[in-house]
Amino acid sequence: MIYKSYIFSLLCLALFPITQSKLIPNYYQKSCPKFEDIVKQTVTDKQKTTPSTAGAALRLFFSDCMIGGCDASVLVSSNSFNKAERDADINLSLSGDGFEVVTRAKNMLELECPGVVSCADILAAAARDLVVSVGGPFYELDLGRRDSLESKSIDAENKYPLPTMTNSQVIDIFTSKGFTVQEMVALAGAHTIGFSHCKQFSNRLFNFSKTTETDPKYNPEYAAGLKKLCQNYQKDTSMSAFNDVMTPSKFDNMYFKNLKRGMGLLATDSLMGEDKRTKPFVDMYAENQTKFFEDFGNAMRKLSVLHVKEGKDGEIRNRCDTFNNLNAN
Ligand code: HEM
Ligand SMILES: *[C@@H]1O[C@H](CO)[C@@H](O)[C@H](O)[C@H]1NC(C)=O
Ligand SMILES: *[C@@H]1O[C@H](CO)[C@@H](O)[C@H](O)[C@H]1NC(C)=O
Ligand SMILES: CC(=O)N[C@H]1CO[C@H](CO)[C@@H](O)[C@@H]1O
Repeated sequence: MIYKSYIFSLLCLALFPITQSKLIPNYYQKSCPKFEDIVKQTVTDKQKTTPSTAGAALRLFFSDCMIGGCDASVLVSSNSFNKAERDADINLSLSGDGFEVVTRAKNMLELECPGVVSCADILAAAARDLVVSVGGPFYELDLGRRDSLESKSIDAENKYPLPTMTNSQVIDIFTSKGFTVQEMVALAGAHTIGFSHCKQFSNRLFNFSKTTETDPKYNPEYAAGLKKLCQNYQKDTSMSAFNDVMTPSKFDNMYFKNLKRGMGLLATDSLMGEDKRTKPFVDMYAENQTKFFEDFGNAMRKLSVLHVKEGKDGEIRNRCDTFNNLNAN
């Protein structure tokens, strides 16, 4: 018997060598056939009225997947018993537009097919559709994720890349999640849209080192513009700069072109454009947007199945910001 099941497992491994999860593209075909249309319509409407939505949702999805898996844990609010993922220090800079677009889609979907669609799937599809809506590549998504049963802010530390890290530290985070360096560079191309708050790069402008106030890696005119923009950042903490100053709201390969001329906003962006492990891919994507789009789509598919929850390990939340069992943590 043991022998037989051993043979059977071997057979399964041979037949489905890369199947890590049972997600499938048409998961909601019968249970909620309007899933794709509703998500697409909701995000398109929201993006029209609030152009910051695409960047916000993409970053939110990335954070969710990197911290404990693509399971909507990032959407849960803290309560008096539990400090949730989204309230960890990094989450302070996650913009509300990403949460809001998921909530809107969830409300529509609960009317159409109550209790069927997970928040994790909504976030994955919303991020994809928003990338497309600002000019980026379409990629097929597998569906059937379930929502996490827990979310703890402590999980967020050391699993999420920060702009103060070295290129080696950033590489370690991505490779520990199974990404290649090339896939990491492709994913970082997401910084072709969206904003960063001044405090994320202010040290490069005002406080770089004992001998120089401004990071010499910055193009001088670019640095001068940023200094002006961020001059009051300590008083007005909402002050932000476009990640891609040239084509800020278009998903294209401009981020990589910027890296080559001293216009990488975050210190980690600049390092990626210099380090010999990452620079060849930066050069390649700066030259070839088609290649960037192809690799970005494939890397996003890989990101979108990190540690997904299935069966009893997850649930379909009634509300994306709360566990169904209110006594859970
Ligand atoms: C390579 C390491 C990375 C680092 C160190 C990093 C760090 C950051 C930081 C500090 C911000 C600014 C947050 C703020 O001030 O509000 C930001 C913004 C952003 N990041 Fe990254 N990130 C990295 C990779 C990625 C990846 C892989 C993605 C997606 C696939 C991504 C998507 C975004 C987006 C879309 C924004 C703009 C958010 C908005 O407009 O609200 N980042 N990132
Ligand atoms: C520069 O850094 C020091 C210590 O890290 C800090 O006290 C000071 O306020 C900073 N200055 C600016 C302009 O950010
Ligand atoms: C750009 O990348 C695409 C997709 O990989 C490839 O087919 C094409 O030949 C590349 N173009 C150039 C000029 O290298
Ligand atoms: C650690 C930290 O700064 N947490 C903050 C997260 O965001 C909420 C409000 O959005 C603040 O009240 C917390 O202090």
